[in-house]
Amino acid sequence: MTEQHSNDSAKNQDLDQYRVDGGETMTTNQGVKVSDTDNSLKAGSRGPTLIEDFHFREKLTHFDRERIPERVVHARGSGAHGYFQPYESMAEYTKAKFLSNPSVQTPVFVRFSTVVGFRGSADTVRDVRGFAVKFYTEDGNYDMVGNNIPVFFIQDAIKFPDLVHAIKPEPHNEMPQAAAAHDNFWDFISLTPESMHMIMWILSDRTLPRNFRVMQGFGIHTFRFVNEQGKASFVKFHWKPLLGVHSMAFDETQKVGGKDPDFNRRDLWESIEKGNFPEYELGVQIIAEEDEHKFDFDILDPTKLIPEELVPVRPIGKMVLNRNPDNFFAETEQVAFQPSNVVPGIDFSNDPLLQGRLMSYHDTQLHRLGSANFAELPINKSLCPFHNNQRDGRMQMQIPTSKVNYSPNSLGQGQPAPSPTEGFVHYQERVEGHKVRERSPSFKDHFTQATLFYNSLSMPEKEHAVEAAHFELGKVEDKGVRERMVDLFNHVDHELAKKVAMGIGIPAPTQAVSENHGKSSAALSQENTTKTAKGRKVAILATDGVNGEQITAVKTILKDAGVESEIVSKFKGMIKSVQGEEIKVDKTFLTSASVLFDAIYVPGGAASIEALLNQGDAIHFINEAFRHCKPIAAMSEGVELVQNSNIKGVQISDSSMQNDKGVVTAKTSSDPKDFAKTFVEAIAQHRFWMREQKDKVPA
Ligand code: HDE
Repeated sequence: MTEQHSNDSAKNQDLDQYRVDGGETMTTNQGVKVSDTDNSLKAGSRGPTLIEDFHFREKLTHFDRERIPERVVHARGSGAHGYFQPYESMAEYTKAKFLSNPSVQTPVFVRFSTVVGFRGSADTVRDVRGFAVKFYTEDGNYDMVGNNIPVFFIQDAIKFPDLVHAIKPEPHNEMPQAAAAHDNFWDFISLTPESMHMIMWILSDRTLPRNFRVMQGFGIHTFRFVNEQGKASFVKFHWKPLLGVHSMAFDETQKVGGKDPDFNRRDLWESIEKGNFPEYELGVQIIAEEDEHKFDFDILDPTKLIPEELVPVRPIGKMVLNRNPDNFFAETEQVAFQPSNVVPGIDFSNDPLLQGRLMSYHDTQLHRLGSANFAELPINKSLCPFHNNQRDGRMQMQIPTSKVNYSPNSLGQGQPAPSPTEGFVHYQERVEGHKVRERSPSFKDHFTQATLFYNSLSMPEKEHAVEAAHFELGKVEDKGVRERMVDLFNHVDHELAKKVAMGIGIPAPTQAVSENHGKSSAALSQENTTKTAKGRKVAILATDGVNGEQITAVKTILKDAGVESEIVSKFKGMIKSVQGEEIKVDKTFLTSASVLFDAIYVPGGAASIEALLNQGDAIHFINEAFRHCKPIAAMSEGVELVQNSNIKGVQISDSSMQNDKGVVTAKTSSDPKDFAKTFVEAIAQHRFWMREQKDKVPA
C-alpha cells in the first residue's frame, strides 16, 4: 500500500500541481505581460481594430471555445471530493485492494446529477438522480456509475437512444425542459411494458429528493466480485445515506425550482463548507454463483431488484464527502465516468444494459472531451501512474521520454510489459449460444416487481404516486397514450389503475388483469428510513419586539441537535428584541420562502406577532409549510400567528404545550427546553404526510 492511499487528501495533493491562483500580473497564455485588457488595439482611438492585437485575439478565441458539449444525459450535476473507507476486509469475496484494508482511505470524487434537464435546468425537477463515484484506488480508477433508483427503464442498451429521445424535450419546439410530463415520453412508455417497475419508482417520492445528503444510490446492475483464488460471486451495490432517505412534496419542488434552481447544489456545497459532511454507507448484496437461478426473476435483468428480505444488504464501508471542488468546469464538468473502469476484484455480468454501457461512456468521453487523452485531465488521472504505448493525439499532456513506443520491443528492455499476475484478468465465465437478436424469456415478467414496489409504499406514498400520475398523464394530449397507460397500471394493481384513470379523463378499467400478489418489501418505503433532525434547516419568523430569549433557548437546542436556523423577516438588517438586543436577519420574505426550509418556528413577543399578523408573507409561510407537511412550532404570542393562518385539522391548546401532527404549540409559558426538544423530535420525523385537510389550506 502506498502512503498516498492511506490518506484521504491524496487526490487533493495530486491536484496541487495543477492548481493556479489568480496571479499578480496578467499575462497572455505565452507568459507575456499584458499592459491593457480593456481596450483593443485600434488604428486611431475611433478607428478599426487591428488583427495584430494578439492579446485581443487570444482572449476572444479562447472565450469562443469555452464550452464543451454538455452530457447528452445527466448534463446537470454537482460534484464533491471525499474518501471511502471499508469497515472490514472483503478479501473473502474480492481481491479489490480498496475493499481489503479498513485502515486505508481511498480518495473519491462524486457527481450527483439529474438526467433529463439541460446543464442550466433546475435541481428539483421530478427525475432520476445520478450517483456516480470515482474511486482513485491504488490499482487504478474504479467508477461506480449508479442512480438513486435501483432499477432502470429498459432491459437492453440498444433502446437507450429511443428512451432518451422520448423523455428529452420534444424535437419540434424543444419543450418541456427537464420534464417527463409530455406526450412523447408517455407514448414510448405506453408501448414499453418493461418500464413499468421503473415507472412506479419515477412516480414515487424517490424522484423528489430533498437534497443529495438524504439520497440513496444503487449500482443497479448485477456485478461480480472475484477473489484472489479466482472465485466469483454476484454482487449488487447500495449507498445508504446516514441521514436517512427523504423527499419533498411535489408542489414544493416546483416552487423551489423558481425560488432557487440551485437548491440541491447549494445544499451540497454549503453543507461541506460548514463541515456537515454528507456520509453514505456502502452495502452489498452478495449472491453465490450457484444461486444465480434461484430467484423468480433473472438477476441479469436491470428492471429487477433483489428484495432485501431475500438477500440482506451487508454494510461494508463508509464514504464521506468533505471537500468542494476548486473549479466547477475543471472538475465537475470534465470528470469522465465509465462503468468499464474496474479494478482487479470487480467484474461485469452479462446484463445487456450494462454491456452496452461498457462502450457508450468511453465513446461519450471521446466526443465530449474531444481527445483520446481525457484520462490525463487532473480530475480523471489515476493516482497510480500509467504506462503504455498509447501515444500522441490532441492535447497530449505527457512527455514520453522513451524512444520505444511499441510492444514487443527489445530496445526498451521489453517495457512496459503486461503482468499476468497483477494485471486485470477478465473473469473466465463460460458462455455459449447462437448469435441472436433476442431477449431472454427470463426477462419477460414486467409487473410482479412493479406491484411489489407499489404494495410496499405507505398510504401517503401511494397517494403521491397517484397524484404524480395525474400530473404526468394530465399533460398528455393524446387520449390513446393515456388509455394504454391505464391498461399498464391495471397490470400493476387494479385499484391503482382506477385511481389513475379518474384523474386523467379515461374510463376506469372494469376488471383486474390479475390478482395483486400482496407481497411487499419494507426497505422500499421511505417511511422506514432513519429519522434524525440532524442536517435540517428551520426558519424563525420574527421582527422588532420578538422575544429574544425564546429565540436563544430554542436555537441552542436546535444547534445541539445539528439543526440550523435562520431568522426570516420583512427587511434585511437588524431587528430589536423585547429584551433590547439586536438580532441579525438572515433572510427576508423576498429572498427566501418556506419551501427552502424544513420547519418553521414562531417565537413570541407581542409587537413582533402584531406586525407579522399584518404581513401576508408570514401567514403564507405558515400555510405553505403546513401544506407541505412540515413541522411548525410556536411559542406564547407566536401561537396567534399559527391560529390566524389557514391551517386546519390540528389541535392547538390555549394553555399547555401540545404536539398535534407536527404542529408544536405552547401558548402559556412552558419550559422552552421541553418545547424545543419536542420540536426537534417533530423535525426528526421530517414530514407529517398523514396531515389531514392539508389540501384545504390555500398556499
Ligand atoms: Fe448512463 N450515460 N447510460 N446510466 N449515466 C451517461 O455518459 C448510457 C444508465 C449514469 O456524473 C453518459 O459521461 C447508456 C444506467 C450516470 O458524469 C452516456 C445507458 C445508469 C451518468 C450514458 C445508460 C446510468 C450517466 C452521458 C443504457 C445507472 C452521469 C454523459 C445502456 C446505473 C455520470 C456521460 C456523470 C451518463 C450512457 C443507462 C447512470 C451517454 C447507453 C442504467 C450517473 O455515456
